[in-house]
Amino acid sequence: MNIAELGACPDTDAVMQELDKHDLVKHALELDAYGVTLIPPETMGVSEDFVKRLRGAIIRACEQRNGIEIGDYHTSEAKGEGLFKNSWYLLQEDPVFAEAATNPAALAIARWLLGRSAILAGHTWIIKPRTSHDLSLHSDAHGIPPGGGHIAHVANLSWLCTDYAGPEDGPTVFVPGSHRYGRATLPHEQKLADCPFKTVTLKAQAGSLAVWHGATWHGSTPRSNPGLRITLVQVYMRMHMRPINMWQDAPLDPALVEKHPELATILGNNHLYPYKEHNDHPDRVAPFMRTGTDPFA
Ligand SMILES: O=C(O)CCC(=O)C(=O)O
Ligand SMILES: [Fe+2]
Repeated sequence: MNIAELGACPDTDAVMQELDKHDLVKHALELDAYGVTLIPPETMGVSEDFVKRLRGAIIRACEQRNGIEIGDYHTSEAKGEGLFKNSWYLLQEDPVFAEAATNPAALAIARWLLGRSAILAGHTWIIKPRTSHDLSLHSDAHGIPPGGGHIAHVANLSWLCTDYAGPEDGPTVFVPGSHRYGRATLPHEQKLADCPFKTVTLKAQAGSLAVWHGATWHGSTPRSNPGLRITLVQVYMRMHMRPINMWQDAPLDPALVEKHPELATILGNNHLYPYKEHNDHPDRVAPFMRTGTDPFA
């Protein structure tokens, strides 16, 4: 007996059948158990050509948008702000970005975490040069406070465009099972150097898709290798993670806001989202992330 074939739960059945069809059942189970999984290129149904096109499109978009030269990613000495800025809103930069976002296996695993109504909230690149900095442990489920439950509201589907062969590549690290803590990291839990939690380090070849439940704590270690680590980060969310009205599209009469100053807060005028190619308000990130640790923040 195969329950998914019985038609009692159309949405669940469809999600289960897609997992089965793409050989993703083990990965779905790992997401439930550990909050993270790594899907190899052959399961994603992508070839070396896809990875090459994706990596090339990211490099080209970065070079064109930021007026820099990257060249050969194996040996590139590029560094600085030009690698980071204007990295969002990629869908129309190259057809490969829509291909990545709608890959059938990617959608199957996104829908396991977020339901069939999942939306692509945004996608961005990471181009990581040699660096001595790490990225502190954090959750990507900003604004989901303790009490928000174990259900994933956010999922990160990151396409590795270069090999993560070892720690010298500056890979992502995870605290397995931390999605069950149901909150973001507190300040004393964030430093990787003296992390009280056991972590696992991502090790995989280019073309693999790293998938994590948005609440899974993760960060990344310094990169000592020359050249660049290149990743396409795809953030999917549940469909409720949307405002009803786009207040910012039609600014209110300043006199009204002056009369009712709380309007600026409740309409989200100081919200981090939405932004387009670049977040122009990095100072808004920390307060937003803090809302993942305190239901009254
Ligand atoms: O550099 C990394 O691998 C981690 C990036 C990250 O935190 C993210 O994509 O949410
Ligand atoms: Fe993150």
